[in-house]
Amino acid sequence: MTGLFITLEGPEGAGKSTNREYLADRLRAEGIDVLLTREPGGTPLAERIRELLLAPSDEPMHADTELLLVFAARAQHLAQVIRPALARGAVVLCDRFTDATYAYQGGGRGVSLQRISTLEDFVQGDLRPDLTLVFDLPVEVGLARASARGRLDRFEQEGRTFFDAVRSTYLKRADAEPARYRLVNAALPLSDVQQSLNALLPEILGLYRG
Ligand code: T5A
Repeated sequence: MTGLFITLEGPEGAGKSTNREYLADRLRAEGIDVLLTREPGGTPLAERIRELLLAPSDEPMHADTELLLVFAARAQHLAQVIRPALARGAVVLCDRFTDATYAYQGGGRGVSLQRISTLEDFVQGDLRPDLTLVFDLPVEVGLARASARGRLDRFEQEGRTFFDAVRSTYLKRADAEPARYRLVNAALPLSDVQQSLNALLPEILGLYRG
């Protein structure tokens, strides 16, 4: 039995966390086993790596260090949580995955895509998300939402150029592989975003039930 691997992506403050709960409720109402998780993180050890990645620090983190930490957390998360859940037939809803690495480390930091792709193959083998929902919104709207919560993490302290590159990387990837990506207009009021998710539900159920 194999489940369905769905990832939620997008720039800062796009509403992924808010909407993954909504989507999970809708799927559970269909009697489906849903696992909600996030990256970086998802296991106790991977959450410790997350703390290293997000905490502002006086010592600048080298881009390669950041890249390797992201994939170290992912290796743990895949082994402990994602692969077992897929093997038991669950729908895995993961808040960020390797598309975030392409967007933040690739687009934002300028790490070569080849290097990311090599680590992706090494850590994931041939596992890729079945479906990726990209919550897209103007950078300034997302940052305003994220900063309304108070203290900014290490990524949220980056400048406009960084976030423009993050957003455009997501859009380019979605454009290049339309079979896997669905764009959600995350700038709309929450009720409208949730209507978009409702519209995607038949497709998700179809993918799951084959
Ligand atoms: N990262 C991650 C990498 O660099 N490489 C990687 O490989 C991976 C996996 C994770 C950071 O790690 C980086 C990227 C990130 O910077 P995080 O805290 O998980 O850090 O960051 P985000 O995923 O961006 O989490 P956020 O909480 O900032 O954004 P969400 O989850 O998209 O947004 P959410 O749901 O928390 O909503 C934010 C606020 O907006 C409101 C919500 O109520 C909330 O207050 N909101 C809306 N308001 C109006 N209208 C709507 N439609 C709204 N939707 C939500």
